[in-house]
Amino acid sequence: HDARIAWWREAKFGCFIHWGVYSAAGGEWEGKKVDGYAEHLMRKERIPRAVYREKLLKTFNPEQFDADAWVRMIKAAGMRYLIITSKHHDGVAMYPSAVSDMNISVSKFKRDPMQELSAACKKYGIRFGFYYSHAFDWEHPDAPGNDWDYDNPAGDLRLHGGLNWFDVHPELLPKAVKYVNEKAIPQIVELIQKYHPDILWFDTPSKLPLSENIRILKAIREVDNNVVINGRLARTARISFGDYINTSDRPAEFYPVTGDWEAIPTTNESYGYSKFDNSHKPAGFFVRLQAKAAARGGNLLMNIGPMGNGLVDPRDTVILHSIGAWMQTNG
Ligand code: JFZ
Repeated sequence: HDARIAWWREAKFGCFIHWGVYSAAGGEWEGKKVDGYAEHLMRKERIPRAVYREKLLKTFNPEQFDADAWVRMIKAAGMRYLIITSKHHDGVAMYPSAVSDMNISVSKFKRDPMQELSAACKKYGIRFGFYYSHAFDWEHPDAPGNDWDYDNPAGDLRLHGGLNWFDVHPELLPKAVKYVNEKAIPQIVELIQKYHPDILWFDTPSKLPLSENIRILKAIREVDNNVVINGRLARTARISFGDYINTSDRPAEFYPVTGDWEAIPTTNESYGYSKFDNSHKPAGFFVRLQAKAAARGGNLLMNIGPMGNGLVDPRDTVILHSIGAWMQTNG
């Protein structure tokens, strides 16, 4: 554990990137504004899988995407690692995947942005890794979360027993196990073997029973004993099974803990790009937060939400540039 996490301890400051086919909607669906996390569009609007695939995945075309430019900007801001959504809760793989055809190769964009980013990170000496939504998956018919197309658990908390659905409805558990076996584990292994990431970042572990999360952890360690794993792969109220602990999402709730930890503030209030959310904090906020986190022995993974055309949101660019300018003078 100490050997594999050494680089992460030194990295201190990283860039979290939420980018998917939802980015093209930018928090708008059928002419109306969708509040909150823009990457949750499919769930919030209860968009059928087939419609999501036709309207958002097939039309996705981030022609202006330039991995080199993204990584240069991130490096200039003093960031030393980059974590990007390889698959968020919508279940869409942002790389050509042999496991599921709900992936970027069926879109208009015939490139592999994960490969391009991985190469750019290598070129500029930035550590690289993936966010992968292992528990929530709204396109797979057996995964937790989509209760608008399928009779699935853990979507609307009022249905199926909510958070502890697997205890309340054990008869639904084989469905989740099937999803883990046919999609989550094979895609995580595929990501490791194709891109050799330095770090894997998982989320929302409570949507699966602890036993499934641990089975995923075991599958990862069987193919890669060096990849760093965050604290949201598997956890209970008292135990975190990853290499370090994640604090909650909001800087207001950002708290120092003992051991290795990481906070994940967003530049505004949504992780994915939202054209309506103008609540961006000034660069100074992040410079102070970074100093505070470092003083308390933690890392700061600052999130940006690039747009559907492949460009970084200009409101995020300003923040990154100002942080970089401050670092140049004072860092
Ligand atoms: C999750 C995702 O649902 C969200 O879209 C984003 O990817 C974020 C980084 O993680 O949302 C969460 C997860 C955990 C907490 C809050 C929101 N939490 O522990 O407070």
